[in-house]
Amino acid sequence: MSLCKICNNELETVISFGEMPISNRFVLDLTEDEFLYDLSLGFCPECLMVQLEECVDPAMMFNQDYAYFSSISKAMEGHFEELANEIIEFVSEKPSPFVVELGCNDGIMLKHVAARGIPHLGIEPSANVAASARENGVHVLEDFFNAKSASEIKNRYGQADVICGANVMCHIEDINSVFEGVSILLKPEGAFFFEDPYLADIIKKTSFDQIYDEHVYYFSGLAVSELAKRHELELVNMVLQEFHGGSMRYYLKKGDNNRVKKNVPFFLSQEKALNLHVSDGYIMFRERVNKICSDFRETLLKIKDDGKKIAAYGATSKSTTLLIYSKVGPDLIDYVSDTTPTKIGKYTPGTHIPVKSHGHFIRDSPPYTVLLAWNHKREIFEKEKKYREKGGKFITFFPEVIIE
Ligand code: JHZ
Ligand code: SAH
Repeated sequence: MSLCKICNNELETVISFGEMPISNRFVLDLTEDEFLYDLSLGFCPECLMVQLEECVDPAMMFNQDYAYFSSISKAMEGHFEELANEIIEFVSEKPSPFVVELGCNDGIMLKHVAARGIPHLGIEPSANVAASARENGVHVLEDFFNAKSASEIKNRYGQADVICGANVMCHIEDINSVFEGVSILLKPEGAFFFEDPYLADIIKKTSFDQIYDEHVYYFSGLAVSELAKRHELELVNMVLQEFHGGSMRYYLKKGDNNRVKKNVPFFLSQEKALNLHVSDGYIMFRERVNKICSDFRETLLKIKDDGKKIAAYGATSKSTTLLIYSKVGPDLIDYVSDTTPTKIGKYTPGTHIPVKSHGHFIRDSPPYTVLLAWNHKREIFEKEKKYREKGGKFITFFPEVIIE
């Protein structure tokens, strides 16, 4: 029985996927043994947080070989420039502004803040992406954010007007320490906000591929407001984001007497209508996951039986769960096309499908392509107009398997 990482209550298992490798550790040498852990999702009936039951040591995931570079997508570049503009406006009237971003990766967001000469700090433990951020003019502390590093930052630079993070808060197992760190580092009137894949979207779309080693938490407004209260913070606004298959941005302030936007009670009641506050709410999810996996595998088998080649697009970390749980490997998918230089020439974790360049995909023009990076569908369909005009078909799988 696993315990909740926030309140120590016993977790109720939502779904178990079995053994999985590290999702962003692309394999160079197929004779090497891969590290495996047991991927299971649990629900805490006490504080309502959905979370992994077993976690991987952060240093094994976030290090000098981290494979994900945020700036690989044009749409994400646009999204983070917009966020930077919001922050720049927020701090424009502040007497001594200081902006802190957790998980700044290659500087996709903070480079815009840096370009305005605004004092800032990115906290980024993965040395290779941190080096990229520095090349983009960003001031980076190569460390994991927690209560200890927050105190050190406060002693060295003072408190922050803004603490933010995108697709990072859900990655940090010791979230109590992170929230404690925010309380230490944030100015009394400061703003703390973060965005991560939204539990309600994952449940509604059955997008279970979001469940993998790096994603320790699956946030809802219900769970975030509980967590905030434990750390003398208050959830004051929630804003949906269309990225990464449906994300939510949570805005928090210090204290318990803030003006709370109507969005908060609105989303909380929607989450209750979806039964996200009771373990029974997750039973149908488990059944739908199993149906998608068998439909997905059967669709690919049928295409293969017809003698047609299948490739995939986007060597995403999330596809590790989809491919392994659906038992889809190199027997069905010939290769995965990806634009990330450090992924090309390697193999996908666990399934060992070769990762090839986008140029290879264009030359090969396979009749069928599994869109593993389904969250970037609009950008990729725009980019691959010619492929589709020539008859190439993409296969997507949430909320059901579709060939288009
Ligand atoms: P993408 C990562 O997830 C890991 P992943 C992490 N845990 C997380 O939460 C999110 O990011 C934020 C390629 N690609 O964004 C690039 C093309 O080849 O879905 C990437 O390898 N051509 C931090 O890995 C992959 O697809 C393209 O045109 O699931 C996309 O990965 C585009 C747009 C992408 O994240
Ligand atoms: N914000 C970017 C990057 C997401 S990738 C985006 O949305 O695209 C997640 C990043 O969080 C990785 O670069 C990883 O190294 C970093 N990270 C993981 N644990 C962290 C921690 N405890 N503190 C700060 N950053 C962390």
